[in-house]
Amino acid sequence: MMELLKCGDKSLDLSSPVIMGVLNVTPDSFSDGGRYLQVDDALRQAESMIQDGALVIDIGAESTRPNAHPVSEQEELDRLLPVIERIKQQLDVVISIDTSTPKVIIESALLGAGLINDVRALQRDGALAAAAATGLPICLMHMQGQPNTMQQQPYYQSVVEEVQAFLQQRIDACVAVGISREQLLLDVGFGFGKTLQHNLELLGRLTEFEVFDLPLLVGMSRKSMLGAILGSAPVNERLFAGVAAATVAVMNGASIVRTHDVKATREAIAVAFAVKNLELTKT
Ligand code: YH5
Repeated sequence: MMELLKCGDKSLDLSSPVIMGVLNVTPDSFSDGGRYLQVDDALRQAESMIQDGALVIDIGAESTRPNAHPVSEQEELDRLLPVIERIKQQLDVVISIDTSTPKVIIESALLGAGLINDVRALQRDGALAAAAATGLPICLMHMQGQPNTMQQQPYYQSVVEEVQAFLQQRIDACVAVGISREQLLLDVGFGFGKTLQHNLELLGRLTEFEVFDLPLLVGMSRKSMLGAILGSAPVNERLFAGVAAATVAVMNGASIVRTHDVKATREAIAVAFAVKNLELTKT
């Protein structure tokens, strides 16, 4: 079985789970040389994640963590574009752009990005049209509320049904502007306007998102749900919990795992997929 996702000039085989490595392009230093050093550093990080087995590098300039500062369009462009350009020149990998900004979507695609990863599921003005114009695959993620306030009072009558309804509505919106359904990936958005219980229910019932018959992407790496499960573990002590969560997600149908910890995650999900694949082949 071969399931190919066309990502610009590269393809992704999703018949076995794929690792997406996280690359944050964080605020610049004040020195003039800062930006060059930052691009160099980003390139080295990407290279190391590829060596560890990442087939996709997800580059983000806007922090969508709770309580993070908003980033202007110009700042997002200034941070992302030089990094995209360098990685495209020097490395063989699908470049995913974690953005909600139409201009960033367009400019990234022109520099060779292969995937649009939008935590706002193309709800910003102009984002649907921009994404459609690129022809690239798009990851549609669910979020309740806005990043700065989303963790204040998350509430659902039924989290699985509500996330499903949202994703269906965003799929319809994409198809309505001429994006083909086969270009879409779905993400339940762990930690985005969800309590620990909501996150656990989504993870435990992830197979129910297979009804869309679209690849599922998950991102739990280092998130506070892991800290909460362990009893308030700090960010740097969430590795094994994150690896376990990724393993469960792959058992439950995830095709792409977004992680900061590529090697450990790749080895664990290889086990999950080996077992899963065996189950699919018998009867
Ligand atoms: C995601 O799930 N997440 S950015 C808070 C943390 C740690 C990590 C320490 N972009 C996702 O990674 N894109 C982000 O606490 C994403 N799915 C997709 N598709 C948030 C993040 C993080 C937040």
